[in-house]
Amino acid sequence: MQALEEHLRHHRDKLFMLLRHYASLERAFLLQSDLWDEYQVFCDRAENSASCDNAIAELIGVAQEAVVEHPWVYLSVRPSIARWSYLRFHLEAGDYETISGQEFLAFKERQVRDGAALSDFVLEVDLGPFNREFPKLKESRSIGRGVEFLNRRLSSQLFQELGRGDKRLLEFLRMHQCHGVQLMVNERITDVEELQQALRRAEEYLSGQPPEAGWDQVGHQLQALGLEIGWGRTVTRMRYTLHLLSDILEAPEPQNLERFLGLIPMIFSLVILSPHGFFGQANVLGKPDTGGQVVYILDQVRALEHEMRQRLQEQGLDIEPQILVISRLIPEAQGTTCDERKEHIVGTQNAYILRVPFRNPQGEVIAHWISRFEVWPYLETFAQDAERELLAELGSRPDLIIGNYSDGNLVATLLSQRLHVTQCNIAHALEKAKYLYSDLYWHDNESEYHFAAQFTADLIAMNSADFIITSTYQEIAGDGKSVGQYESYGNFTMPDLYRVVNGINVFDPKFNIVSPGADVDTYFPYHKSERRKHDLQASLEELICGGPGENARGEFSDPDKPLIFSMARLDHIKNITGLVQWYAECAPLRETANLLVVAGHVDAARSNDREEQAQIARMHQLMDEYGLDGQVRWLGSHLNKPMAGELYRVIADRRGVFVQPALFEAFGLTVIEAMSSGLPTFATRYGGPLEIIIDGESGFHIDPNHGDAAAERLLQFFRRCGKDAGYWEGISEGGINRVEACYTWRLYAERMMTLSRIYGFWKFVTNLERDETRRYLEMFYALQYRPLAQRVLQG
Ligand code: UDP
Ligand code: LCN
Repeated sequence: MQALEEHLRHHRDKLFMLLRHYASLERAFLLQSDLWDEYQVFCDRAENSASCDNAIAELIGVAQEAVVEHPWVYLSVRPSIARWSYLRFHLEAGDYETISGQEFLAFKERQVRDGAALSDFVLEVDLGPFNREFPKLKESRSIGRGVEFLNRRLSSQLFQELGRGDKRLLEFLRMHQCHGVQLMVNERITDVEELQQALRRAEEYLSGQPPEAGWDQVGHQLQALGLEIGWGRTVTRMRYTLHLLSDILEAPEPQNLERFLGLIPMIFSLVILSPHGFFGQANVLGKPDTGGQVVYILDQVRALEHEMRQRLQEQGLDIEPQILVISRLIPEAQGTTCDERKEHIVGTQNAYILRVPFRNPQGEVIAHWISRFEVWPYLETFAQDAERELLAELGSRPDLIIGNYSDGNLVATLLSQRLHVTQCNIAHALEKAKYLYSDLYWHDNESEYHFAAQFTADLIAMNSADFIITSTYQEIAGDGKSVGQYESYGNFTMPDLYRVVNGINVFDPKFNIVSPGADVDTYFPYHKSERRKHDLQASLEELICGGPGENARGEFSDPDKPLIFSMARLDHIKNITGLVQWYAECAPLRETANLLVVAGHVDAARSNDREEQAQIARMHQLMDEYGLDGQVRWLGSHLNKPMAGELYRVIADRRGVFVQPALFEAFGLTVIEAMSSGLPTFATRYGGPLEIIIDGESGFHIDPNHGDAAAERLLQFFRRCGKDAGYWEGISEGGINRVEACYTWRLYAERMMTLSRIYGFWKFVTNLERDETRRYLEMFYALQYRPLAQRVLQG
């Protein structure tokens, strides 16, 4: 910040020249890209050349937004990741000053209201004061590694400063039970000294027992000392766990504490919430609102069940873990199983989808599908019904509740608070970042999107969660240039509703990056011939090289060319039409490669989504306008998982590439699927793919706003492959290795289980419940969220 102020002082005159140029545009709002583009326009004019130098460029490079109302220009500046400052400049007086975030937002509000006076009172939502005392990360590079920080900070505080940590640890150990069976420590041990003594005696006793002996052989003796089952399957493991605990009681170290918590039986059952349908195992992709979230959850469940079972086994407990995915029951199921109450999840032993219907205020079941933007009025009743059903299914409360997307996270909040269970949130996509000015002009979008209810739900859920996992760093805090998805909730306004001055703090240790993976049984490298699905290859050949039909348009006139492949929902944001246009406009690329697109429907009549219909029309328009039918093949069908998996590999056989051209992609499962199949991948630099791919090593970044450059990059790649025999293989291997190292469900499940234990522990032994915040959020829920949710019903 200091550097910024110095910069301003030294280059004040030049900056004012530029600001006057901005003001001359007569636009109230200028975004980062506008500020930069207009800076270039300004510099291109000979008379301004003296005002354009590195110093000014640097300054404009960190500006995020300008709000202009002559003679004022207000600027929001982000000099580094997650650090903000706000300034205002008086163009006539040539003066400037630093202002608060509130003042900046108030000025924005004025513009939306055409300068009309604000009402005397504006509701400000400010969670800052509640968190003042709470430890927070200091360095932006540590963001997303909350658990490490928490362990370091709290373990020293708890055991050293407060000196009562060991007592709380004993209480924590005594608390563990499963199906009425006491675990770890029984009532014979009443204080820490007795615990230490029991540990010493148990170690002594076990040192004389066969290392492979189990609880059946040694349990009786240990029970007499006050210890119960749960320390380990074998004597070796029991000794290790006992030893770790003795060490912690002697001198607590954060790593030992993390290791110890990872070993004790805490998680037997969990509930995953994904209320808006269609949630099913077949025929759901392509249904409105159904995409990667469903794929993610089903893979997550399989990985978590495996990890839970393995840990329980190692702990010496023959208990089968239980997982319930709770979603909406939709009586009008449209050929899916979404009208079934309970469905076993394939590939698991004891995981189920449990479906609970939405009910209207009269208690009647809602039969039809409801868009994810309109689910708000149903969620409270859904949470109450779900609570009853899950308790009946599990026989007790779950050990962890995981929410998904805004609706699932809100229901997770309601349930976690009622049941006193650790809450984990997963966003998948925060809509606020996807739609420009969705907050400022919320009113205009209200009839279609109901963002006011959604953002209110988001604020409540993210501040209630015990921990939040994200797929990437950028999801939390962006990068040097762009704002993180969570970061965007820090400071924003919805005029005439409320103004948020401290909505969420991305330095909060609740944030942890835990990236998903690609299912290794489906997405594996093309060169693993023995695992390939040879039986699918004929139908895939037909899919690629066939002619036009009900679900296909285009037929390759030269099918031997390498393929550029893309697969996504046909949403505006996925920008498939953008990719078709870049390809269409790059003649040498059209000469070099064919384009295969799997997206949406070819026949608009099959779609019941307005946005998708518009994209379908645009696809046909592009195909006609540029005469693409011999070079582009568009498949309007949804491939099941085995077909999709094998298709990536068939395209790799043909030395093709995968392109993910989205305007913004929160994470991008297709990107890691393609990479793990060995398909060189070109993906958007806006969102998760920027972090997934190391440019030039494991794939390439493209900028969807510069399609010509993206097409050129593809062309250069193919040309280089023509000259350099190993180039394609090098990038292909780079992608495979990157996914194997960083994006696997095995890593995910291990991390997730560790996090849930550690946050559960800290929640128990400290005041992580943050009662003050909870009460404030309850009020916010009752006074803001509920009326907003009701408004959805009024249209
Ligand atoms: N998918 C599929 N068949 C299709 C289209 C998509 O199996 O015809 C899968 C794709 O493989 C990926 C998911 O749907 O697993 C899409 O997830 P992604 O994160 O890429 O995007 P989202 O749709 O969630 O925005
Ligand atoms: C939603 C999205 O938009 C994708 O970017 C993610 O990959 C998917 O969910 C799974 O988290």
